[in-house]
Order: sequence, then C-alpha cells, then structure tokens
Amino acid sequence: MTQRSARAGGKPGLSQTSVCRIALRVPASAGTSGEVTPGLGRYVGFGLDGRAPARYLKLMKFLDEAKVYIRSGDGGAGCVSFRREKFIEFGGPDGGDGGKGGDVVVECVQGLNTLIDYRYQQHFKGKTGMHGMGQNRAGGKGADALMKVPAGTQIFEEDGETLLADLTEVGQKITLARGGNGGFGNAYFTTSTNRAPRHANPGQDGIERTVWLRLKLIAEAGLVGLPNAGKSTFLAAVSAARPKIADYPFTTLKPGLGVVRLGDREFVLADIPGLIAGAHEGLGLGDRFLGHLERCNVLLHLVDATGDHAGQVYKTIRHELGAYGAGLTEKPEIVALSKVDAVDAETLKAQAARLKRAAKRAPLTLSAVSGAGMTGALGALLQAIDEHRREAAAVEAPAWQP
Ligand SMILES: Nc1nc2c(ncn2[C@@H]2O[C@H](COP(=O)(O)OP(=O)(O)OP(=O)(O)O)[C@@H](O)[C@H]2O)c(=O)[nH]1
Ligand SMILES: [Mg+2]
Repeated sequence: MTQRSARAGGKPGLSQTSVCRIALRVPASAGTSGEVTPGLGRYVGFGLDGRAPARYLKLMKFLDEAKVYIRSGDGGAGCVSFRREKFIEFGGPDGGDGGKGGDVVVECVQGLNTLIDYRYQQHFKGKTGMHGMGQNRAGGKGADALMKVPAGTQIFEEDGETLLADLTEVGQKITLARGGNGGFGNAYFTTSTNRAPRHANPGQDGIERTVWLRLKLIAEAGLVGLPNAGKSTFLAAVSAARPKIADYPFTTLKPGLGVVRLGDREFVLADIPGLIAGAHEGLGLGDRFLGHLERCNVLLHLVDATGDHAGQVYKTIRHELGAYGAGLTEKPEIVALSKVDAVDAETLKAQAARLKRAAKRAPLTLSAVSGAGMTGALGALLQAIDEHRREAAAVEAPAWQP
C-alpha cells in the first residue's frame, strides 16, 4: 500500500478528497447519539464527536489565521575613531554614529485573498543597522522587513485578543516594530573638557514579539445557513464567482466572495461554509468562518425548503450565531426559503409557515436554479445595505454646530 493510500483510510486508489466524501455520507441512523438534531444528524460521518476529521480539515487550504514572529533590527553601534593624517596632530575624534535598525512594516496590498504566504514564512526580521565608521561616517539604516497582507487583516497581540491594527484599505501601512536607534560615535561625545572621548554607544536592541494575523473578509452581505442550503448556488447565480457546488454537505471549505451587480449598483457578497448545531463547540467545521461575517452589514439566511423543519433549522443557525457573539445576531437579517422549485406547493406553504413562526416575519422564497424570487432577494439585500450606509453616514457626520 502506498503512503498516500494508507493516509486516505487504507483504500488504495482513492484520493483524500473522495474518502472524505464517503465519510460524510454515513446515514444518520449510524449516529452514536441516537437523537437527530437538526443539522447534525446527517453529518455523523464526522466522527464520534461530530468534529471534522483532521484529514478533512487539511483540505481547507484557505488560511485566515497565522502566527508570526517578528523582530525589528538592532541599531548599529557607534564607532570610536580618531583622525589620523600626515601633518595633522591631535586630529580629534571622528567616530560616526551607527545606523537605525530596520522596522517590521505591514502593508495592505491588492491581489491577495488569504494569509497562505504566512504558512511558509513565519519569521520577519528587520536588518541590523550598519555600524558607524571612522572619518565621521555614519552607518546606513538596516532594511525593513515588509509583510504584505490582504485587505481585512487584523493584527492581534500574542494573546490573540488585543487588537494592534486593522488594515481595511489597500495601501494602508503600519509599523509593527520599530528598529533600534543607532549608537552615537565618539565624535558625538566631544566636549570642551573631554576633547578625546574614547567611548561610543552600542545600538539599541530591536523589538521582538509574536503577533497573530487574522483575516476577516470585507463584504457587505453574507450568506448563512446549514450545509446544502444552497448558499454557493446562490452566489454563483448572482455573481461571476464560481464556487464549488454539490449535493453533499460541507462542499464549501473556505469563504468565497462575489461581486453582485443589480442595475447600476453593486455590492460584495460572501459565502462561507455551512454551520451545524454545535458549531460553536467545534462540530462540523466549527464556527471560525463566522469571523468573515463580522464586517458584513446584512446577512442573508437561507433555509432549505426541501430539508428538515424550516423553523427548527432557522433556530439552530440563530443559536450558533448567538453563541459566536460579535454582534452577528444584531445585524439586519433577510430570511429566505431556498430551493422552492424542488418542493410542491403544499410543502412550500408548510415550510414557509414554520419559518415565519420561527423568524417572526414572512420569509422570502427563492430558487437559485429556476431564478424565482432572486431579484426580490437582491433588492432586499441592497435596501438593507443602503439603510446601513445611511445610518453609518449619520453617525460619522453629526450635524454642524456653531
Ligand atoms: N432544485 C434546486 N437545487 C438547488 C438549489 N440551490 C442549490 N441546489 C442544490 O443543492 C445542493 C447544495 O447546494 P450548494 O450551493 O452547494 O449548498 P451550500 O449551502 O453552498 O452547501 P455547503 O457548501 O456544503 O455549505 C446542490 O446539489 C445544488 O445543486 C435550488 O434553488 N433548487
Ligand atoms: Mg457551499
């Protein structure tokens, strides 16, 4: 057996991906709990504790969190030197100052979508400043270490909670660690009483720290729902994005963005992996992707009309959003019953009524496949986005007062 097939569960000839799919299709009756909670019962293939197997998580190439060690450069040392020249007696001190150490700088750049580069390089060090030299020559500055990150990256202290910086716009640049200053050379210490100082300063040490980079995508609207709710199909139908779509849960393993155009307006819509009951405890793929919805102004909650009791499914997802926190439950939410083309009129009515009772408002109905109700859903999203923009503008620009 090859090493690869051994890793893939001992089935020669199967790729890792195909094995994972098989694992996910274990019927609910094979569960260990015996009780089928909405959203969890079907995914018991995730193992006894409901967590995604490690090999499945490995497929999540998208990297939205990285730990990085940074160190700014030490300053160069000052120099002790005296002028020595033919026919010039007592030339005096001419030791130059050391150069400043290199900074560690973070820059927000275009064209990056993940923090994947930080899987391969985790150490960023500014260069040491050049030492001072004789003939009053100062040392050069050490080169900076530049870390390029995508828009939406937040930088946290080692504790993972204290926010140091939030880079939301391309071109933003911040210095995370300043290089040490260079030391003074002996020329600097010359005074009227000490005309020939024989000491110079060493350079200052650089700063060493560990930081966490966390990417939170910037989208105005975000899709939420159970796996298979039709989130990726919705995104594919309304934008040029081409996410993977399939009829098994957890098709989407990484968040995706698409630009939605409606008339002359446009906004960015985010699709994240599905949530299941217990996601906040790590079940399924967990709730770490919810971080990408933190910056969204409005959520589109899709509930599969062909699935389980729509009201219970809705509550399951709301519970997970609440357990994650970060104000996700306070965001404006548009509730929609998806895949309405695939159910008969009676089921649709029953599911819509259940969802209405749970959400306390009438849900939209849509089908990304037939196109029914899609324009209405986009219009509702745009309206909610506009409302948010208006409110934000009112808060930012208070009325002028003399
Ligand atoms: N009939 C019908 N099928 C749909 C519709 N939308 C999605 N589907 C099907 O439902 C299945 C799941 O769709 P996805 O878009 O992959 O679902 P998802 O919510 O992104 O699922 P995860 O990525 O696993 O969270 C696919 O087989 C789709 O073809 C719809 O409007 N009508
Ligand atoms: Mg998907």
